[in-house]
Amino acid sequence: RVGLGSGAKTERMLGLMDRFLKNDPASLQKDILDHVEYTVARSRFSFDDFEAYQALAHSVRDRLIERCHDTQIYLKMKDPKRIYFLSLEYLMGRSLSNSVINLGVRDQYAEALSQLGFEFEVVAEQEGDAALGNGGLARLSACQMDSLATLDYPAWGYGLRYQYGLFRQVILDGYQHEQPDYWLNFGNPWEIERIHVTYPVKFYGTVEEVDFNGGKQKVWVPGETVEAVAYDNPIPGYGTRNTITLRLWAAKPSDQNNMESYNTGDYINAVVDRQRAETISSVLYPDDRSYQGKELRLKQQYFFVSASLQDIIRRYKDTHNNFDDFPDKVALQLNDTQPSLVIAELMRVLVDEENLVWSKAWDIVCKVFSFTTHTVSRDNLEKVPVDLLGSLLPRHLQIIYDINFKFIDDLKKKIGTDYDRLSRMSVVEEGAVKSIRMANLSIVCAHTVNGVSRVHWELLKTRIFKDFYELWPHKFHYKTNGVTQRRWIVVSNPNLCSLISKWLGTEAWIREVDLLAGLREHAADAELYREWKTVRMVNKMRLAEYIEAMSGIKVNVNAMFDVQIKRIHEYKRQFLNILGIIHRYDCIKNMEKNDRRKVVPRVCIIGGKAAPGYEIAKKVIKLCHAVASKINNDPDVGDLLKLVFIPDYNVSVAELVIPGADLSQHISTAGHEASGTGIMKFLMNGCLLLATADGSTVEIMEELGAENMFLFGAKLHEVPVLREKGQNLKVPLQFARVVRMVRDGYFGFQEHFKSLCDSVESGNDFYLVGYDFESYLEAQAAADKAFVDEEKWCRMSILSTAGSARFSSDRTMEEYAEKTWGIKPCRCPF
Ligand code: F58
Repeated sequence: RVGLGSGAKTERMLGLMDRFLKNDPASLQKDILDHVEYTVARSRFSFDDFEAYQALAHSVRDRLIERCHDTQIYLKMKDPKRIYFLSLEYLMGRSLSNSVINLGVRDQYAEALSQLGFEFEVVAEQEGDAALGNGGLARLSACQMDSLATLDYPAWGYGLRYQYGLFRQVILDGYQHEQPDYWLNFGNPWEIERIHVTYPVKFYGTVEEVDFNGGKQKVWVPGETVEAVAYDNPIPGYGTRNTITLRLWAAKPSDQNNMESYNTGDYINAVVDRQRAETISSVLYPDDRSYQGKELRLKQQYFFVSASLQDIIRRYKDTHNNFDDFPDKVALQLNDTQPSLVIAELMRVLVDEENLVWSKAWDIVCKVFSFTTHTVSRDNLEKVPVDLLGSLLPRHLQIIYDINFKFIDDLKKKIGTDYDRLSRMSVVEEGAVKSIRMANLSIVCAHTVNGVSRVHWELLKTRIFKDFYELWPHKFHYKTNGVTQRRWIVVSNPNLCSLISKWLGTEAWIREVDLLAGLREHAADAELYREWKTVRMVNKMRLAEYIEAMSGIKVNVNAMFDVQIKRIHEYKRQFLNILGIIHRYDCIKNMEKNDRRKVVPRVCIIGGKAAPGYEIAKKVIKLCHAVASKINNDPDVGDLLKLVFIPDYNVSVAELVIPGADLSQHISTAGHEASGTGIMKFLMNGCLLLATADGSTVEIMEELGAENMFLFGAKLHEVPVLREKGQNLKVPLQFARVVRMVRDGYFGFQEHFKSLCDSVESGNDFYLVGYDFESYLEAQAAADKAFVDEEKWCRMSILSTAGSARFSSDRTMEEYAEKTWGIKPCRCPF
C-alpha cells in the first residue's frame, strides 16, 4: 500500500498524480465505451439512452471514487476534527448532472456523448431519484452535504440505505395511491458497496451484573445480531477536489446467530429466518407528521446509530489510544431526534465496553453532541414507549433512566420542588403509556440546540422548550436553513446560471454566493430585463411541455404560472389555495364577457404527496382533481384559468417546475412552518413569493423588502388570540360561498368532501383558513396587478435572485462549522 506520511511517501504519492483519470472528451469517450462493453455488458456498437446513462454514470463514479480516496487519505494525514452528520433521511434526487457539474467536467462529457450520437440532457433524464426521505428535513440534509463538500469541511454523512424509498404517488380517478419505490432495481452506480466495512448490531436480550474490578458492572447479553454493511455515496464538492462520503447502512444477516438452528435440521427455515434481518433497512416510513412508536422504526434507528458509532470510534482509534481527545476530534450532529439513541449508545460503549467511569463518559458525551430540531409542535415530538425500548434495548433503557435520574437530581437543586415543571422536563414521561421523550434526552446532553429559522428559535424559547430555555439559555441558537445554489440554480436552471455569470462577469458566485447581490446594480437595466425574460420564458415552455405530456392539458405560456409544491398538510393549507382558485373561477363565471378580457390568465400548479394514512390531506388531492376537471373543461374559462396537479412530486420534478414558476405559494398558518426551504429555491430562481410571515419567510422579507413579495395573513402573535375567538371569528362572505360550493357538490363527491369542509367551519378552523381568506385574495390581486406591469415584475424577479444569497446552505454550514461544531476546512491539495 502507498500511504501518505513521510516525505518520501509524499513524493511517491505526488508521482502518482498523472495516474488520475483524464477528463478530455477523447478519454471520457473511451471510458464511456469501456463501461458500455464491460460494466453494462452491451455492445459498444449498439446501446440505448439508458445504457448510455449507466455507462456514463460508471465513468463519473470512477472519478468520484478517486477523489473520495484522495480526500480520505489527506484527512487521515491531517487528522482534523470531523463532523459526523447523523440523519435517518436524505432526499438526494438524481446524481449525474450534479456530479459532473461539481467535478467541472459537464461540457467535456456532453461533447464526448455528442460525438457518440447522444445528447447529455436526454441521457441525464434516464436517471431515477434517490428518495430516501420524506420532505424538508431530508432535502435539507442533501443540500447541507453538498455545501460541506464544497466548503472543504471534514465531514461524513451517515444514514440508512432503504431498499424502498418514499412511495411513488399514482393518481387514479383523482385519488392518491401509493406504490413501492423500487429504486435499486436497475442498480445504483452512485454507491460503492464496502463489503469489508461491516459491523454487528445487537438487539433484545438481558442485562446481567458481573464482578468487575472489585465492584459490579452491567453487561448486556444481546439476543439477536444483525450485520450492517456500508454503502458509500460520494458527495463531490464544487471547485475543489474534496469529495466527502455519505455512508448508508444496509442490514444483512449475521453469522453470529442462528448457528444452532442449522444443526437442528430445519435448514430452510433457518435460512429464511436469517434473511428476515434485511427487513430492518427495507422501507422508509412515509409519514412526515409525527414519530410512531413502532418496533421496526426503533430498530432502524438503533441499527443506523450503532453501526455509525462503531465506524466513528474505529476511525478515531486509528490515531488515538484513549478517549481524552474524543471531543476535540469528533462532533456529532443529531438531525432531529431520530438518531438520538446514539446518546445512550455512546454512554454504553464508553462505560460498559471502554470501562470509563460514568462521570468521565458523561463529560465526553456532553461535549460532542449538537441537536437541531425541525418541528414547531410539542405534539409532534418523538416518544418511545418504555416497554418497547426495554425489550429491544434493555441496557439503553437503564442508561437513559440513569441519565434522567442525575438530571432531575441536579434540576431539583436548581428549581426546587416545582413538580409540574420537573415532570414536564423529565426525559421519562409517566402516563398511560410510559415513554422516553427523545427531544428532552437530546437537549439534556447536547451542548447546543439549534432551531432552523429565527422565528423557530423564538418558538423554541417561548413555547416548545421554554422550560429548558429558562434553565440553559446559552444552549439555544438558530441557524437559518439554506439550500445549495449548485443544485437549485446551476443544475436545474442552466440558462439562468449562464445569464447570472454573464452579468456578474464571473462564475465565482457558484462558490461565493454573496456575489449574487451584485445583480442588484443591474436591476434597472433594460438589456438584462430582455435576457431575463427570455430565460424565464424558455423555462416556462419546458414546464408547459412537461404538463402537456403528463396530463394532456395545454397551458398558455403567457399566463402567470402559480405554483405550490410541497408535502400536503393541513398547516401548509393547499386547501386555502384551492378555495382561492374556486373563487377566481367563480368570479370569471359571473363576469360579463367583456370584462373577462381584464382577467390576468393563470396556470395554477399544485403538487405533493400526502402521508398514506393522512385522510384529510388525501381529500385535498381529490378536491384538486375535482376542481381541475370542472375548470379545465369549462369553455367560459378557456385560457384564463387552468389547474394542474403534478403527480409524484419529487426532487427531479422540483428541478423542472421551480425554474418555470412566476409565483410560488408558501401559505402556512403563522407559527407552523419551522423554516421552509422550498421558498428559498423559488427565490433563487427569480420566482415571486406569495407568503405568510412564517418560518424563514420573515427573514426573506427582511432581505428583500416587503414590497418585493406578496405577504398576507394573521401574524404569529395573532394566531392564538384568533383561535381563542373560535366561533366568533368573522369570516368573509366569499369564503362561505366557496366552501358552500364544495359542500353542495358543485365539484361532485359531496359526501367525500364533507369532512374537509367541516375542518374549516367556523369554530373548527384550527388553521384559520377562513380568517386568512380575505387577505389571501388581496395578496393574489396584488400579484395579478404586478404581473401586468412586466417591467416591475422583472425587476422584482431579478431582486429575488439577487437577495437569495443569505439562503444558501453554504452560509448555514459555515455558521454551524464555526459556532456549533468547531471544525475548520481541510482542503485536499492534489
Ligand atoms: C421540516 N420538518 C419542517 N420533518 O417542517 C420545515 O419547516 C423545515 O424547513 C425542514 O424540516 C428543514 O428544517 C420535516 O421535514 C420531518 O419530515 C419529520 C420526519 C419524521 C417524522 C416527523 C417529521
